[in-house]
Amino acid sequence: MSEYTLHCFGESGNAYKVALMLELTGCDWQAVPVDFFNGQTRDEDWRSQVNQQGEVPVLEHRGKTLTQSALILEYLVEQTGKFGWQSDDERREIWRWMLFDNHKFTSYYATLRFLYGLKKTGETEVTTFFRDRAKAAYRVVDQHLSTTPYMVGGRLTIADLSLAGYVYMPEDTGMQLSDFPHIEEWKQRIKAMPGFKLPYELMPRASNL
Ligand SMILES: N[C@@H](CCC(=O)N[C@@H](CS)C(=O)NCC(=O)O)C(=O)O
Repeated sequence: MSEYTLHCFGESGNAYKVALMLELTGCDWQAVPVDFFNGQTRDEDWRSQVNQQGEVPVLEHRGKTLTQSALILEYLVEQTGKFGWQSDDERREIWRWMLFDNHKFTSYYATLRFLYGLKKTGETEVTTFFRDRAKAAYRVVDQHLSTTPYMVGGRLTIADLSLAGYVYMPEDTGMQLSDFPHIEEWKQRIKAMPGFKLPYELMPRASNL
């Protein structure tokens, strides 16, 4: 039995944020596959036993059950002492970017990628809307990364790992990441970290789409 248990599936970038943190910090962890595409996260039993919010990632550790990737990342900083803050100001700055990530950077892009990249809806008013919103969020992060190698403090922190959830996903979203050169360079920097793995190397895929 591993020390950490992560309920996840390969296509989930939100779960990847946590899986990558566990891997880069050398934690002893195992994945519990969630059958997302057959509705497991909507199952009442799963919700009452695993997460009432009906989402992955869910991390189990020493009798605690944690959900919400940003909060889990913060917990893992406390546990491992890695990729965290060096002052209260930095901690707030990390949270500022993780909240922006959850609300906009991940959220719009992940919805676009689910529709266009996984369900293959083709171009619709909805995908156009989400792509425009995702591009606006990517422009904000790209601009910030033109001034610094990592989001906070000039070194890799959980703010980067949160924002990195979906940027390595291979599916076509109709968005050219080459339009965001600073994000592209930042991706390469993170990829060069010892222990880095891509999402589908870290977590079992659930898709039957
Ligand atoms: N803010 C949450 C978002 C989690 C989330 O949206 N997870 C998706 C998978 S990537 C999910 O489990 N969705 C379940 C559903 O829509 O039924 C986090 O960062 O953990």
